[in-house]
Amino acid sequence: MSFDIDKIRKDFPALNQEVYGKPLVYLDNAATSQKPQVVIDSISNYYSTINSNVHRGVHYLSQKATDQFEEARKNIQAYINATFSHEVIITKGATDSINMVASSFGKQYLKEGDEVIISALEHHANIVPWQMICASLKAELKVIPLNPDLTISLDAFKKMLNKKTKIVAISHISNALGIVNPVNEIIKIAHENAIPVLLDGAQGIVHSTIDVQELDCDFYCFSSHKFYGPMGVGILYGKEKWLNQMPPYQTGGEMIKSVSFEKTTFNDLPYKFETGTPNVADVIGFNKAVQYIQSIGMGQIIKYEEDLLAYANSKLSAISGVHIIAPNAPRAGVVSFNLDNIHPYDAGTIIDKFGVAVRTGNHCAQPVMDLLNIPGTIRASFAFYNTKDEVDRLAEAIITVQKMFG
Ligand code: C6P
Repeated sequence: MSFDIDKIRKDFPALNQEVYGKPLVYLDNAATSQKPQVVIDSISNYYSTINSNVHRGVHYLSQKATDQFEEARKNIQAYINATFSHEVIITKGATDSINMVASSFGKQYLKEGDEVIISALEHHANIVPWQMICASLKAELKVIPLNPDLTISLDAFKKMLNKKTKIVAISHISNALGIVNPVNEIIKIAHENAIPVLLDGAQGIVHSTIDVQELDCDFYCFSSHKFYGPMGVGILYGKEKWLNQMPPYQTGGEMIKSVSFEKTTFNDLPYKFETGTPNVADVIGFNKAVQYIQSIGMGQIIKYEEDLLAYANSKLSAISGVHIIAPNAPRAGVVSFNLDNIHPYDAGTIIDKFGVAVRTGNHCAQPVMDLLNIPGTIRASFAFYNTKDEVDRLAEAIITVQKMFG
């Protein structure tokens, strides 16, 4: 399929509306993306035709639902190039996936005095689960500092590794600032020391092609809703060798092989990590989203988004009083900035009145804001359906805000 932006925009019904009497400019895609009609239809079709529980019934509808649910797993496996479909665990989202690894890997491999490494750029979802498991096991959470350009310091990282380091958990692409982390180098260095690496791919899956075998990461976590699919679904990819050894995260139905009051035996992968009735409709909807992205091609999407981001960078940095955060770091999908003497919350509230949706605040990455000594930023986060005209609308809104604040 050729990259026809007008046609693509028509695929997303929510884009075609006015807010405050102005055409919506949706630049809050890192918070959640809009959904193409094919995804919305697939959810409605599921409930109106094959709604049924999965893996539980021999009847026609249950088998149809199970087939489509498992087809989703297989297609996602192919999309991220996992070796086995049972390495693809269906979760509620990136946060759930990271909690699953922190809790389960932690119980199996962490003990008092061990160390877990994260970076100073992380989202709370890749800080707090590690903090909790470390606190409960008396392990230590170590944080890789940043270089002056706000990229992760690989020199510092190398020096932090030692025999006590049990896992490294890093975002692929930062959500707050859009920085693309040097994950290939991090994985290589960690593996030279026989340490596994988890990548928080909540933003990475959206703005890059993911081949988990080529990356050689041990875990890769992401959410459907940021990748044009429905909310409430996510993926944990894990290498079989780890998942097999890790204990179940939660317990209940689906994850068991047999139960008696004396003893329970656990199911095989991937079901060992999947408890209770899953969100079948939305898993099927997520598969539709992945297929939709495949039909356009991630290569074309990345190229388009790079061009759009370069335009946004030059347009916004040309406005006096706009300060882009991490202007010289490699970035994808996000321009995070502040305005001289205007609180980001005030700016965002007024920008909204121009029909332009941006996110303001710490973007669930408070430690990096504290490091920068700022209360937060104004964040424009892009999708492949955004346009240069929309960037111009953002720029006009910013200039008006500056005029209002004199
Ligand atoms: N970031 C943002 O506005 P969930 O909420 O589980 O789908 O994703 C959590 C998460 C984890 N890691 C990163 C890098 C993320 O960006 C997010 C979600 C949204 O930036 C909502 S806070």
